[in-house]
Amino acid sequence: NAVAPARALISLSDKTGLEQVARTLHDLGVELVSTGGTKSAIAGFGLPVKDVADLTGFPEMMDGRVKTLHPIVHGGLLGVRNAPTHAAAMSEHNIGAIDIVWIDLYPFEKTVESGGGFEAAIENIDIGGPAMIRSGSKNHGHVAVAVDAESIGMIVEALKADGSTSLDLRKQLAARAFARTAAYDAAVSAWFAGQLQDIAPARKSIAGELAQTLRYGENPHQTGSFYRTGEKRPGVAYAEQVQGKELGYNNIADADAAYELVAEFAEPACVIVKHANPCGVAVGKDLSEAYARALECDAVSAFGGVIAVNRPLNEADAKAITEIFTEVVIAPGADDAAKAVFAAKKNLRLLITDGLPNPHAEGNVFRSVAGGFLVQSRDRSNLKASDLKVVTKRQPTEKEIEDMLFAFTVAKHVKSNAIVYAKDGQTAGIGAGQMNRRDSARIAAIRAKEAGEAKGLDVSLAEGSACASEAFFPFADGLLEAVAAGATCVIQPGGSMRDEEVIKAADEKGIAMVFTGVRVFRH
Ligand code: 93A
Repeated sequence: NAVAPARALISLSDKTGLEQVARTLHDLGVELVSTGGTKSAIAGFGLPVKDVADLTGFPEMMDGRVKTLHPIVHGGLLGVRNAPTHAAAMSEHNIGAIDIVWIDLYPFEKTVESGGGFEAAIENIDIGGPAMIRSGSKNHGHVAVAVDAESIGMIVEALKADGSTSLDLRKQLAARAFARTAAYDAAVSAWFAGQLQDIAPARKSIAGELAQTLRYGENPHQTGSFYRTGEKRPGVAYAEQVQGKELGYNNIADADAAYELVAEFAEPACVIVKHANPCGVAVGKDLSEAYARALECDAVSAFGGVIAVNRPLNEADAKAITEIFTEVVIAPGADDAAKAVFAAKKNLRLLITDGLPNPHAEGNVFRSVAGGFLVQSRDRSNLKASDLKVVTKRQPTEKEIEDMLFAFTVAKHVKSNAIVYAKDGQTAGIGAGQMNRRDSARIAAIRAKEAGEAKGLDVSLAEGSACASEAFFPFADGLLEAVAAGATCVIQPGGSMRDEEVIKAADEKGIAMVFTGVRVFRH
């Protein structure tokens, strides 16, 4: 199975390390064949080298797009030397065996990273290189393939030691080579998908690169890993972990949920997430105040939660946040004093991102089903006061409109069925993930009542609040629960068969209700 190589084909965009390898191969009696630029470089070292063009009888053409895509090259790589029909074809068509290839591929990834632009990226998609790498790797029974300095180093070492490459080595090299072409194509595919705008997600191809192998999945008996899509956007996937234990599967999911919601607000804001749902959301004059108000909504659930803010953190914020046990903090920045405060909490993971998520950016969200996955565009809905249609006799006040918009924005990020009571830029009670809307309304009412008690009020925190429902009320019962909880106005999409019944109930209770016309389910 040992192959003593007679001929090597070298084709490199990056010529680093070329001279030494070419010289060694030449000294070991290996004939060198190369593409244009690489050939000139090798000739420049004073070594004999054959041009692929002389071998194929075809010049490089079309700006180099076609240089090695020829049966003389691929026959030399793919021909099984000891198969009689292959050997016959090789001799009939004058195809010489190629025993080693060293190819690095056009620098597609670098071109994209350095913001090279669409045309440059396209020109840097290597076609001939991967084809040769794959041909040689498929035929690893006879060909040794190098895709980087380390692999050509392994080949040179083997030749120096034994004058040949072993089957074992060639297999290892083939595995490495296929991994390289797969990663290269994944990079091309992810970039290309990102170039498409306003095209249904189903028509884009989707690929990811492994960011992290996780200690486990949602539970310790499950495996987990974390992928980046290649669309570099501010958020958890591209965050810098400043300190703390390794992130887990649930940490990442919760940090994402929290950060996507907090980025919706213009004022200093804080979101506390527990089990993928916000348990407290508030704005404030600064982050410390926003945090304190978010915590007020449900301090019990906040224990061991994930906190997201939409401003850089300072020392006072860090001190406030570290008063209770928190798993993860994600922010667009933290000054040195804040970092020093967090440093005392060794396990707390601090994630810093380069800017905030853009709630209005295009993008896709995924979800797996047995044997497949679902893809949909992000929920980029963004309601303004002018989008609201008042359906009750009573008009909402300006303050109520503000509260309703705040509550609806939060409801968009709460698992359905979602009911959110909010007042003065602070959630008072959140009901999430129930199978009927009335139960969500009740759970939110219980939270608000207990939050009121914890604050020493003799009324629920939802007293005088706005109630948001992310989808329509199918019956009046959910709305009546909200009124009983203390809500004075309701925001919901409308569109139920029983809208009239629900509007009538609202009128009877003397509350104001608006329809958004937009549903913001989240399952
Ligand atoms: O344009 S290509 O896709 N078409 C080809 O036939 C081809 N053959 C080799 N790119 C091709 N290559 C690539 O050229 C190699 O992968 C290598 O990165 C580069 C080396 O070109 P040169 O030797 O002219 O500098």
